[in-house]
Amino acid sequence: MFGWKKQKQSAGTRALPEHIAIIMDGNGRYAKQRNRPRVNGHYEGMQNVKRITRHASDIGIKYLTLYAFSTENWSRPKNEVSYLMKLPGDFLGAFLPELIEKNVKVVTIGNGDSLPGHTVKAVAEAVEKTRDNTGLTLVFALNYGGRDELVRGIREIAEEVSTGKLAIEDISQATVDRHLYTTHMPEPEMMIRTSGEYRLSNFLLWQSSYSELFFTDTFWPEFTADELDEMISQYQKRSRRFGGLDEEEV
Ligand code: V07
Repeated sequence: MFGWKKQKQSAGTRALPEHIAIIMDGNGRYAKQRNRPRVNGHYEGMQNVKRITRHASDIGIKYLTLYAFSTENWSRPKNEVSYLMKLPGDFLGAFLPELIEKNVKVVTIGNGDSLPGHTVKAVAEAVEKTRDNTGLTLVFALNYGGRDELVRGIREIAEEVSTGKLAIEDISQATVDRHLYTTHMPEPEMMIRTSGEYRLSNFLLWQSSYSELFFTDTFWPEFTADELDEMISQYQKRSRRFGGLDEEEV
């Protein structure tokens, strides 16, 4: 189980990624295929978040960012949205003790303002109770949109300029980074999307500029730790390019 940690990095392969981001797609299709209500797919998806979180923690991943609810998801049917908003509380009610025991730190990114009070409360308790943990950081993107994140950051930067705190010439990529939800986090080396769609769908737009992209036809509720391990192996074998020379040529 701890094979990744022991593995010595050999020539031509990369280390374990520090940060993996996942678009957990295919929950509705999973349910439909089984003639079950869509919300059952979300429930099974939530169960899989537990399994994949356990595994990521066990193999020594430092950040796991999961797209739980996008700024676009409000357009879903009302009953589906209210079910989704109960999942953070259900998940944490059952899983928070284990997260604490495993030294996992829970954080969220996104706009918390428009979430229901009960959702905010459940999440705030988990964030508070795990704030000093030093293992895996489990990042839930809740009411998150990459464009929304950039607009908010741009407004904050404009405010600093208009109050004379910041000169226009001093705006750099680092300035933008400091005004994103993910400031202080490394960028995801791997971005995974399940269920056969090949889009970023407004997830971590700025942060995924150099991410290696991975796609699978597997529906999220059926995505296994073994499939994740296989993608990590592929990642470690892909040659690293940053628009310039291969890493090994530098
Ligand atoms: C949600 C389950 C996973 C598949 C994708 C959509 C449905 C876990 C959470 C969660 C969020 C915050 C938190 C703890 C758990 C969650 C929503 C949807 C809205 F602090 N799964 N999950 N939140 N799904």
